[in-house]
Amino acid sequence: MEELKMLMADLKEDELLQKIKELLEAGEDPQAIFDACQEGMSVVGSRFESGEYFLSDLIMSGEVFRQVSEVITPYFAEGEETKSKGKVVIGTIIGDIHDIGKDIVVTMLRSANYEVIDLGVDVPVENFVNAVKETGASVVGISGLLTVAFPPMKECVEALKAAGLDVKVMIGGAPVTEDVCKYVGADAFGTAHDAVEFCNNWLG
Ligand code: B12
Repeated sequence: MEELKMLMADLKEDELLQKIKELLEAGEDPQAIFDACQEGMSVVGSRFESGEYFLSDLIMSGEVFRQVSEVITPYFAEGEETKSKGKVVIGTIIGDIHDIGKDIVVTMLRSANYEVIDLGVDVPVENFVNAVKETGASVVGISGLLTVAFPPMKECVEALKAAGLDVKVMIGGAPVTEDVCKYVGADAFGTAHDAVEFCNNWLG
């Protein structure tokens, strides 16, 4: 797993994907493989912040991770029940285009048999409200990695309430803390793994 983490961190796309396929075919736990690649992404973030990696490397990391998710996801679903456990509307809030973390949340939720309506990035508040109205989703997930994303996240929670929609709201993104969660008025915040736990608690 350490080797996988470093292949991800070093952006060695071909070697990484080959290694993952071999491990999956050999029956290795897909969750352990996923976790190792996520740790590799943290190393990518640290290298960017220290100036070792550039924006182009970050973009590349996103593309590599997307392929990793595509390869692993079918193995998550294998042998498990396929009935939907509930609907979740998710998106990255307006003004913010970071979607690597949000996409991980989407993958994890879909693997856990939730039906996810992914609104994409830079999503206006009213689109969240309309999507809940149209789909009858019970949970809304809002992702935001920029500090300027916090006020629109708060507006989104207020708009959902003002529309009389009975939904639970979870938020996430690297800079989201308990204080941010309180400010935004969300029900919970956390990681992609937490997102599944929250939905299991709320909808289970
Ligand atoms: C990769 C990256 C980019 C990529 C994004 C590619 C993509 N497709 O997403 C690119 C190069 C495009 C980019 C652009 C910019 N970025 Co940027 N970026 C990052 C970086 C290095 C990593 C983010 C990442 O993907 N991490 C890995 C994922 C897996 O982690 P994550 O997103 O936190 O997600 C996890 C959890 O938080 C959670 N989660 C995420 N969403 C949700 C949602 C819910 C509901 C739940 C429950 C959980 C959850 O689940 C995930 C797994 O557990 C961060 C640094 C950092 N420390 O985060 C900066 C960072 C976020 N970026 C930053 C900046 C400034 C920018 C730019 C403004 C740069 C510029 N000069 O143009 C632009 C912004 C453009 C815009 N309008 O959005 C700053 C933000 C600073 C701030 N205080 O606002 C950061 C913190 C870097 C820094 N230290 O300066 N960026």
